[in-house]
Amino acid sequence: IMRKPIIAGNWKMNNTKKEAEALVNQFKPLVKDAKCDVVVCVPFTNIETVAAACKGSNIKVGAQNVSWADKGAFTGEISADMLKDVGAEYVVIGHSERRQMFGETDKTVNMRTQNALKSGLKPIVCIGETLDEREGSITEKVVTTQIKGAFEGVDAKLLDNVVVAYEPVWAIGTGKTATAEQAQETILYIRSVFKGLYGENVANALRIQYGGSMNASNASELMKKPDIDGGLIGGASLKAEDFSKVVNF
Ligand code: 3PY
Repeated sequence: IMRKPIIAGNWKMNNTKKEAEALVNQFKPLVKDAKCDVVVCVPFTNIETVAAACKGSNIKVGAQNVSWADKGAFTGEISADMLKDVGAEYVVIGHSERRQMFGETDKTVNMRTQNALKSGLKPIVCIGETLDEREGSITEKVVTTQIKGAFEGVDAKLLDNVVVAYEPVWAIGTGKTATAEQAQETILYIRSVFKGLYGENVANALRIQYGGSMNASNASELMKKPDIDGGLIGGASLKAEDFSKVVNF
């Protein structure tokens, strides 16, 4: 099976418009020959600027959250149509920082994912276990529950617009990376859960990224693994040279 790798930067809450534009203009020429899909998931306020700067290039733009509703009394939320309107094609949903600090649950991840897909935005759905859960040997149980929750009622036909990001929480922003073997092992398991839910063909076509302190020095080892189809890149996506090295793994 040929799955085109996808490397996505997750800028988190960093960069003003001016900084965003400067960063994108720096890495644009460095990633222009990438063999993978390249995405930058930026703060809402940067989407329009970054989309304009990336026009005509191979870089796609994403957001970091999307509402589950279309419009109305949802103070502080942003709808899928609003995101598309300013140039977003992708959206990160259920990042562990949102699960841990902003009350995101499998249920809200499911509602946001359904709404993104309905509107034609491509969700990058994040799952992953905490350190306690890994040490308690319940990683497989945890990711199974997260997948079943996030994808409840999501039609198989829509799965080719979905990217899954496996991000062990203990590897996020800690400088600790899962070993390539650990990442491959869990991602293979994740794919088997999708096989159970959607069948062999859908699961084999699904792109699953690794995320969690992936950077210029560990990207190529991770990307050599057969089930790792890309990365969701935190800190290393904020420096043009580092990000381009990951993209050109
Ligand atoms: C990290 O690399 O730390 C991330 O959280 C990417 O999303």
